[in-house]
Parts: sequence; structure tokens; C-alpha cells
Amino acid sequence: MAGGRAGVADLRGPGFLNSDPTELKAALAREARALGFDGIGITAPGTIESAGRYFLEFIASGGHGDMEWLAAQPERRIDPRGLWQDVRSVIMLGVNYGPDQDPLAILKQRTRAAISVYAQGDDYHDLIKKRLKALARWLVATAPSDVKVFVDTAAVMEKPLAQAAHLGWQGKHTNLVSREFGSWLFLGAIYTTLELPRDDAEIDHCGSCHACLDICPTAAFPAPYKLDARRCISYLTIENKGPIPHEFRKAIGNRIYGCDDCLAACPWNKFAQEGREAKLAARDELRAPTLAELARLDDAAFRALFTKSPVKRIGRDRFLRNVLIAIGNSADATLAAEARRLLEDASPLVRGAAVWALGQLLPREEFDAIKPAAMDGERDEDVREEWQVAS
Ligand code: B12
Ligand code: SF4
Ligand code: SF4
Repeated sequence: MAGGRAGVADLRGPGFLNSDPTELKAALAREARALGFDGIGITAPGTIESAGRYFLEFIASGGHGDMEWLAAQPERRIDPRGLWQDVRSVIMLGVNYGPDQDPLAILKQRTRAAISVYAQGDDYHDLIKKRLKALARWLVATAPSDVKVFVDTAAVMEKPLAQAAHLGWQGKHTNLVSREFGSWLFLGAIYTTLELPRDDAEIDHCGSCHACLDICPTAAFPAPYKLDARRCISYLTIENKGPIPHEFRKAIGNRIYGCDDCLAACPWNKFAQEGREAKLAARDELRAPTLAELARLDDAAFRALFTKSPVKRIGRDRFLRNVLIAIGNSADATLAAEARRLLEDASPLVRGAAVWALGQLLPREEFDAIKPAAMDGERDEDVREEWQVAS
């Protein structure tokens, strides 16, 4: 039996817990730990008003880029009651995914791909959703109530709610920082109709530090605590569906899926611990794959390599687009052969990125020699434009 079940719940039965909120909260925390959560805290709706205001400012400034789903129905996001009017308490949960090596080290290996830490193992959405459902089932069985569970994709402001529930604070890089786990915590939420004892909000411990702001390769922070997603490599390589804007291509380096720089720079990581969940741990083949091998993935091979991985979500073409940007930044002329082959790819997104990569790697005369015939055979407007600007 799971460790968390040994306690008041077993000795006195669920009815007792239902009538004693403090005992229920303690038993819930034990159950959460037994299910694999590393942090838990409780807050109530109505505790994230200032975050809601900032959110509306963020959307009004266009900082969300093409993430229309983020801007849709803001009333649901800025207050949990906008999503579900019966919610009385919000249980916030964290899962530690602390890496076992320095995530910045791979950035120096320019012929290899940097995949962000969160995407080197299984998809956290699936794992955390299962755990949230199990915990919610336990709660309903112990104290009859209605519940809803969320991880990442719903209209829930997970970071401000987690701060209100004392799991950590929203640092200047805008992510939640935990005193125990640094920047490496995934978040999930359970909304419930139960009135549960709340935790006090965590306070900001950033002080005068600005390490995360300084390290950002694309200057994505217009001010501390504010991110312009349109400049963030995580957005550019994952959410952005079209060609990557030229101004960011060099700064992307070899980051082909997400970015960890601001998280990794945080001094609070000195307290971080390696994640305890094997499914979230880095798969060997995704720690430092070569750009050459990734450039050869067709759709089937892409799907096979990224089974159960969050990377699968962006599809082979967007992935190859990112790999080609990294190839262009590799300074390794032998990789020009991969880019050249991909000039014939069926996807214009891939062909356009291949043009840019070749422009970076080939000597000017060689590039100019292949350009006229290639441009002539190209019917896609965006790819023709890549040829034009690449000279
Ligand atoms: C949209 C989104 C993104 C977007 C936008 C990121 C962003 N910072 O908003 C993009 C695609 C760029 C992104 C990237 C990443 N993401 Co993301 N993302 C989300 C998502 C779905 C919504 C976040 C949101 O509401 N953004 C809107 C903006 C307005 O909200 P905000 O950042 O909280 O903005 C606050 C601050 O700006 C602050 N503020 C504004 N002005 C001021 C002024 C002052 C004085 C103060 C104090 C505060 C302040 O108030 C705002 C409201 O709280 C959440 C999941 C969820 N449902 O919450 C995951 C989530 C935030 N992402 C997560 C992760 C892991 C990442 C990446 C690390 C992935 C990677 N390695 O590539 C990067 C990190 C980039 C970064 N520096 O933020 C985790 C973060 C976990 C944690 N510990 O915080 C989350 C919570 C998913 C999860 N369930 O675990 N993400
Ligand atoms: S994830 Fe990378 S690009 Fe995005 S804000 Fe952080 S350091 Fe900048
Ligand atoms: S790096 Fe410094 S400023 Fe940024 S979140 Fe961490 S403590 Fe705060």
C-alpha cells in the first residue's frame, strides 16, 4: 500500500476526515507525496487579482504572439471562478524534474542538438494528469465533493496560483521558483468544492539578482517579471508554426526544442535535487543527438524517436525547421550536405530553413552558384523570399 495511506485516514475512516479540514489537509498531503508529487499547497479563488491584471496587460500588448488560445476567454483564466463558479479551494501540486547534468553544457557542442530538459523524457502532461486524477479520486472518496483537474493546457494561471499556495514565487524569469527545487518544478491543479485550510502566499526571494534576465539570448524580457513570448526561444521553436523570424535565428544556436537558459541561471537551483521520476528522466538518445541524424528523420522515424515525448506535438516539419536553424549555426561545413538534400523536401517550411542554413555554411560563390536554378524551380513564395534575402 502507498505510504500516504498509513495514517488517520485508515485508522478512523473517511468520515472523520470529512469533518476535520486540518486532518483532511494533512492526509491529502501524505497521499500526494505517495502518488509522486513533490510539493503541495492550497489556496482559494480570489487570491490572484494582481496576476489577472498583469495577464490582461500582457494580452493587450500582444506578448502572446500567435497563441490565440491563451488570449481566448480571459475571464476564465484570471479567476478560477470564471472557469468553474463552484470552486472553493485550489490545490496546487508540483513535480520536481531537476536535471542530472548542467543543461547549459550542450550549448557548446554546436553539431549536436539541445533539447530542453522538460522534453528529454516522457511527456509530463500525461504523467501528471494521471496522478492528479488519482489524487482527486482519493479526495472525493474521502470527503465527498466535486473536483476538476488541470495541467498546463486549461485556462488556469498555474504560476500565480502556485505562489498563492506557497509552492514558490514567480521569479523575474516569470516561472515559479521553489526554495526546495529551484526552477525545475512542473505544476498541476485540482479545483474542488471543498473549503480547505489555505496556505499563506510565498514571498518573492529574487532580491537584487538578475541572472535570468542577463542570460536570455534573445532579450525576451522587456522588464523583470515580464516576458515577450514572441522573442522567447521556447515560443519560437515550439509554438510558432511558420518560419522563424530572421532576427532570432543566430541567437537560437543549437536549441531545437525549447530553452532552459533563464531557468538554469537561477542561483536557487543550488538547492535543486534530481527528479525522482524515471519516466521524466532524460532518455539517452535525446541528451545530445547529432544534428546530422536528426536532419535525416522522415515522418515515421520522427514519430518513432519521439514516442511519448512532448516533442512529437510539433510534428516532423517544424522540428526539421528547427534542426536546420541549428545546422546553420553549427559552423560545420560538412553539415551543408544535409541542408542541400533538404532543399528538395516536400515541406516549404523545411526548404526555407534549408536555404538559410546553406547561406550560413557555404562560401558565397558556392551559394550564388546554386541559387539561380534553385530559385527558378521554387514555387513557394516564402521559400523564394528566403533565397532573395540569403544573398
Ligand atoms: C503560455 C505558456 C508559455 C509561453 C509563455 C510563457 C510565459 N512566461 O507566459 C511560452 C511558450 C513562451 C512558454 C515557455 C516556457 N514554459 Co510555459 N507555459 C505557458 C502556460 C500554458 C500559460 C502561462 C501564462 O499564463 N502566461 C501568460 C503570462 C501573462 O503569464 P505569466 O508569465 O504568469 O505573467 C506574469 C508575470 O508577467 C507577472 N507580472 C507582470 N508584470 C509584473 C510586474 C511585477 C512588478 C510583478 C511582481 C509581476 C509581474 O504577472 C503575470 C501574471 O501572473 C503555462 C501553463 C498554465 N496553464 O499556467 C505553462 C508553464 C508556465 N510553462 C512552463 C514551462 C516549464 C516552460 C518553459 C520552461 C519550457 C522550456 N524549457 O522551453 C519555458 C519558459 C519560458 C519563460 N521564461 O517563461 C511551466 C512552468 C513551471 C514553473 N515552475 O513555473 C508551466 C506552468 C507549465 C506546467 N504546468 O508546468 N510557456
Ligand atoms: S526560455 Fe530562453 S529565450 Fe525564453 S526567456 Fe528564458 S532564456 Fe530567454
Ligand atoms: S535568476 Fe535571480 S532574478 Fe531570476 S528568478 Fe532566479 S533569483 Fe529571481
